[in-house]
Amino acid sequence: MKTFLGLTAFLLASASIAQVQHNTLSMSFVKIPAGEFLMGSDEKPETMARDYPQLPRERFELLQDEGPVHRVRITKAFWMGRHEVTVGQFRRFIQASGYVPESEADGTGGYGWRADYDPSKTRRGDAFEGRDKRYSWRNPGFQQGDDHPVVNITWNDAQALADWLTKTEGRRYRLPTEAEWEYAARAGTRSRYHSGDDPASLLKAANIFDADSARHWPHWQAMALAGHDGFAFTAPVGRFAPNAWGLHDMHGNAWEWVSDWHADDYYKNSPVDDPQGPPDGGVKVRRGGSWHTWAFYARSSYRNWNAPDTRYTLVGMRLVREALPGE
Ligand SMILES: [Ca+2]
Ligand SMILES: [Ca+2]
Repeated sequence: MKTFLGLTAFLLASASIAQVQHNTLSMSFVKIPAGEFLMGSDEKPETMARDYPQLPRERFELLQDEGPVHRVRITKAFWMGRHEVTVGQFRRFIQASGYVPESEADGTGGYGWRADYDPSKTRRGDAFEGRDKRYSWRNPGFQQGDDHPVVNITWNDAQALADWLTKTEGRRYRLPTEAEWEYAARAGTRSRYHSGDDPASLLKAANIFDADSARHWPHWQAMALAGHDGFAFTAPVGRFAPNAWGLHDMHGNAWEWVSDWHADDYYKNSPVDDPQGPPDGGVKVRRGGSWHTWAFYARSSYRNWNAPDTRYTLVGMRLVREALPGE
């Protein structure tokens, strides 16, 4: 009896540590508490050059938009997708809503991987083939199961999914703000990754550009994380260790669109409470790096961006479900 009570107490305690909700598309959401954190990075180019010796020095001079480090307060708890949105979940959305993703609606397609495609023979020299009608969220050129993160979706497509869920479930869904994303990714840490400062710590925590991916892009061999994370392309969501708040794949697998417009100098003027990004702009921020991203660009503070109609083999999404009062 004593053992039984002990087990019950343990289970109750575990449930209160990670509160989880599920929705109609079988997405799970983890409760992220309100709180404060330091956003951004002020690492010196010298320490970066020491720890990422394979990258050219000028790469470290181009990170002004990660600073200054500034205090941010997230004033309301929210529910964050525990995983990236998957191919299967996106398909159910398409089937139920009739929504036509931009890559199909505008007839120009997406990007994709092809074993015999040679970037050096193309005008742009892009690592992937496209845009091409053969490619879309349905087909990025490599094999994906229904439990892999959906890619080749635009910011507008991500918005459409959030709006549809809001309408059909009567709960408000949206993309995370950039501040919410970094707050959730850090989960209390100040290090480069939630797994520590050492890029090698990502082997257990993230699907990024490793020795397996480098087999397909041999000219980038030097940039690959030493070792094998087990996936040359996307991995099923949730295969890697979560951060302290129970979120998986915040580093790697698919880049994640956030709601903010990007501006290089935004952190200088960011409000402390619930920053929403600049009021307008031309490009939307994406965060976290992907299966094809070098460790340096998968850091918690790293910011990248694209036009809202961009679709790419590396870019996907994760949703926020807003908390009800008292939840
Ligand atoms: Ca990998
Ligand atoms: Ca990710």
